[in-house]
Formats: sequence, structure tokens, C-alpha cells
Amino acid sequence: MDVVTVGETMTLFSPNEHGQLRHAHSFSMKFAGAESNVAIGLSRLGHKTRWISRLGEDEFGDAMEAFIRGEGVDVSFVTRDETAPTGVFFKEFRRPNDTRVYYYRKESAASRMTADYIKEEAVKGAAFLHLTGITPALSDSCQSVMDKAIRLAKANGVKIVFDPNVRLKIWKSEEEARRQLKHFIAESDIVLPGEAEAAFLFGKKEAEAYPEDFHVLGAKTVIMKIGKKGSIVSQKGGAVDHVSGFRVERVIDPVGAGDAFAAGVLSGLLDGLSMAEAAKRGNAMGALVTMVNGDVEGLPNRADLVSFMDGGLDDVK
Ligand code: KDG
Repeated sequence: MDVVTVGETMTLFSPNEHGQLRHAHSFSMKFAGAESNVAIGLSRLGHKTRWISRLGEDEFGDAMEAFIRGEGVDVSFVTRDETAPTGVFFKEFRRPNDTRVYYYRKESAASRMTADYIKEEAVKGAAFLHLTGITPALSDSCQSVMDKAIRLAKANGVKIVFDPNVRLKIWKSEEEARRQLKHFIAESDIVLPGEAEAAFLFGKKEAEAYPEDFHVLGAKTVIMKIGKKGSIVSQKGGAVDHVSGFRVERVIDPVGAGDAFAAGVLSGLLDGLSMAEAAKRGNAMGALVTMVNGDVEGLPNRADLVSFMDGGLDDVK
């Protein structure tokens, strides 16, 4: 196994019209969740991935499991809950540059995951364990899922990659979010924050958010996403590189771009690229996903990625 990830995936109802959600008349049903997005992104590039989660014993759970399995992701450690539903969320394309999400996930099957569901054989042997800051926001038992997964990864020499994925709608408070996310950052080998997330975590303005704050907590490598400008790669006590982004003609749906970025970075590292080259692949993946509606629909296969990176479009200077 190359990458193991743990987290909630929801049924997504994406409106077929732009504007306020209250006026939407028809929706496309899709599946989306930060962690399975990463697993699917990697799988499309030929890497072996496993997604661990808990689904309702319902139609959405059945459809989701089949969809993710169909993408080549191992789902053999996914369990079912007969008394809690699969979570649901809606997107709203309110206006250009204003996409919102509305969750219906409280008490979902995934929020009821407990540490018992994380088995050593599911994590052992992987190169990377990918986790995000969404999972600990779901419930106290999901916090213990994170701690168990991290403990097993460390015991088995699996590198921990953490995307803070700050989702304030599901945290009890901003203080709690900061406290817990910093705890997981301190446990991680590689951290993939967005610029706004870094500013939130360390109480700074966006332009003042620096990877160094993450190093002080203990993170060895930080790759900070800086939107269309690309990303900044920083190694603890080492060099800081700016890796330029790719031009996006028109953003259709930005949700999922960070997950595509994570998949690109991990794919690059699995292929033996340098951190900066891996970040470049991440930048390309993120750009590709924003140009298509849906979290995973724009994730490329190898040929598509190579052609985009080879100058389908120019780099942003
Ligand atoms: O990163 C994209 C995710 O935010 C989206 O798929 C929904 O997993 C999701 C979440 O919890 O917000």
C-alpha cells in the first residue's frame, strides 16, 4: 500500500444552477470527502491507496462504497453502521468566487468511528498515512481515531502527512480548532496548510503566515498553498522554495483543490521526486480540479497530468 487515509466522505448534492441554494431546482448527486478525494487522486495516477471510514447501512453508503472501490481504492477496512446515516452536504455556487457548503453530517456514521476501527494491519506497510483536520472535528471518538492511526503509523515507520483543512462550521470553537490542529501538526512529518489556514492557526494576517510557525511546533516539512501563486516548500532548518502555480482559465468549482494538491505532492514523493518537484505536481493537480465541477471529477490520469504540466498552459510568472 502506498497511502492509507482515514475520514468521512459524504453524499454531495451539487446544484445544477448558479445562485442561492434556495432557488436550485435540480442537483447532481456526487460523492466527496477530503480523504477519499486524495485516495482517488492518487489511484488515478497509478498508486495503491486505502480509505478507512464508516458508512450508514443505506443507499448512499452502498453507492459511495461502490464508487470509491470503482476508482481502484481499497475499501476493505470500511465498516457500516446500522443506526446512523451516511453524511450529506450541499454546495452552493452563489456567485463567481463565492462557493459555499452546507453540512448535514451531525451524528453521521463516520462521526461514530472509534479507535477500534483502526487496525494495525490496515496501516502497516504503507509509505504514508494521510490525515486531515476534518476528522478530529467530527467527534471525540474521531479524535481518538486520529491518535490511534498516528500511534500505529509511528510504530510502523509510516510517514504522517497532515492537511489542517480548517472547517470552522464543524468545530465547537475557534480555540478548540487551533488547539487540536496544532496537536496534530506537531505529530506530523509533512504539513500541507493553506495560507489562510496558517494565518488562522497562528493569529496572523495572510501575508504574514510563514511555514516557520509549523516548524516551531515540530513539523519537518511544510508545503504551504498560496493559491494561484503556487506553493512554498520549507524544510525545518533548511531551504525555502517558492514553486510557481499554473494558469487556470476559469475556476468552475474550487472545492477539492487542496486534496488534489495533496495527491499530487504524495504522488511526486512516491515517484522519488524532490519536495519542490512534488509541490509542482501538487500545484498542477490543484489547478486541474478547479476547472471542473465536483471534488474528484477533474482529477487527471497520468497522461492528462503530463500534458497539462508540459505546457498545455503557461506557468503564472
Ligand atoms: O476538501 C474538500 C472537502 O471539504 C469536501 O469534499 C467536503 O470533506 C468535506 C468536508 O468535510 O468539508
